[in-house]
Amino acid sequence: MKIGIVCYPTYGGSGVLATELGKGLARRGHDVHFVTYQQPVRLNSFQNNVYYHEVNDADYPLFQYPPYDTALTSKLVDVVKYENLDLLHVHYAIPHATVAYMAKKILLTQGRYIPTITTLHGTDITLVGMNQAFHPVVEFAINKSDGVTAVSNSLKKDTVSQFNIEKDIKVIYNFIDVARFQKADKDHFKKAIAPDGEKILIHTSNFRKVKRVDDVIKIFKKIYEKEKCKLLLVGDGPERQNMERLCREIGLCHEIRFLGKQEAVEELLAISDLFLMPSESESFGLAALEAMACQVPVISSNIGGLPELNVHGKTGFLSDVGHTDEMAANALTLLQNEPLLQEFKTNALAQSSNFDIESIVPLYEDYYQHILETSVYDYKSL
Ligand code: GMT
Repeated sequence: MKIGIVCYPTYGGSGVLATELGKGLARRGHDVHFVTYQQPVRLNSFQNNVYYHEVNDADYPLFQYPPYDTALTSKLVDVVKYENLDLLHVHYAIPHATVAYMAKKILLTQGRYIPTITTLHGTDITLVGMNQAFHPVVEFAINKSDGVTAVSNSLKKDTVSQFNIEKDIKVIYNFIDVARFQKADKDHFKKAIAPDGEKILIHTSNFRKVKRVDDVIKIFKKIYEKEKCKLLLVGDGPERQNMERLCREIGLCHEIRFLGKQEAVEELLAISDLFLMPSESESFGLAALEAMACQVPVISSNIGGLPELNVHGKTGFLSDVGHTDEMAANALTLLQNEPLLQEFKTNALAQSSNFDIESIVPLYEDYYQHILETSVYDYKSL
């Protein structure tokens, strides 16, 4: 198949997942064309069958907001036509589902039908999509996609309850490459960070408010009062400065390291004992899955798709959002009981194998095939 993939090219989970999906499909012999405004971060080396088309800069002094949607639509029309694509798979509904619909309409006027699939990732539904500024457009564009997938049952449920959806939504979970995310021996890192054998806690995110990084720090403080440990904060984003201030206020700067954006996050996970994800909203929790594959149990909130990934009392613990006392107590239960911690680490690894790229990419492949066979070339329905 010749597949076009549209995504956000940055460190966000949707872009990471879309890029890994494209690379996985290319390894299985498909031609994959990424169309976006910047080279996706995970598309950092040559791979056969993978192509990248950069959306041209649509800036002009008249525009207060450069019309990226228009530039992306034009690029898609071009790529579908000249690369002879079979389908378009867009990740994150806003604005990609709308852009795909527009490209489809334009191509129809040229006698070309291109089926489109939209994957819903989370905040495009749970936060941004529900905003009245976007709601009617998101609803319309989802219904005009030939196929729709969501990354968890929880996200599917949220979508159906918040929008008037006429399509069946197929749930296909997030995945990871278990060959990449595995516990490697990085003892020299561990010694540098925790020279006295302290336990290491880790949080990775884009430091948006929804991640509740302040709760991560509050949980750490409560744990630290009982058990000497270190906290690694990986990633960057709008809340970073506030979090640095919070660390200074509670006087724990010497125990908390802000590492910024990191390419090889698996090397940091490899030396960590617990992963903290107290998010307010989380459609799946790709970062937690990456941790579990590196044998790191997860202390998380019980929101969104997290209970579909993190099994309470087995791979980690789940608590209501904001219940930092309980989260800290759960963390201590593991940190102060080495055999139990080891058991949870083994369970986390076992659970992560259910989300291996090798078993999930074929699900997308089958879904593509299904959409190609069933999507109808019908002017009226468009
Ligand atoms: O987690 C983020 O804030 C990034 C966001 C994105 O769309 O880039 O991630 C969402 O998609 C990921 C991949 O499907 C999911 O694993 C994350 O749970 C989801 N984030 C939220 O729902 C907050």
